[in-house]
Amino acid sequence: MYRDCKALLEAMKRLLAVLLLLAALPAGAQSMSEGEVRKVDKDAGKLTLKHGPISNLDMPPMTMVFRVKDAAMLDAVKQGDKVKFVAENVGGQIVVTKIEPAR
Ligand SMILES: [Cu+2]
Repeated sequence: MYRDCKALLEAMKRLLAVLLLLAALPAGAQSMSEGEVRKVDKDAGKLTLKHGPISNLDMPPMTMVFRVKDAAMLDAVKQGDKVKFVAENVGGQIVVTKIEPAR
């Protein structure tokens, strides 16, 4: 009986270690989505993107308006640019948290 409990405990410890490892994966491992800039609205801090599938949000390709995490991000892009970006659901709002030119 004692041995079984100990084995179970060890198994749970290993499982916990794996879960912690997964949780600690850097944000860089996050999948980036592809898109094309349709409109940049610096005053509103918004960006219109024609985007491909966004797997982490379960979103199909479409053209839509995004908020950006930091308005300064909009200085790095202009209309017509092909970009790679990360969009996240922050409190029910889709926010672009990272954007960079696609090469
Ligand atoms: Cu969309």
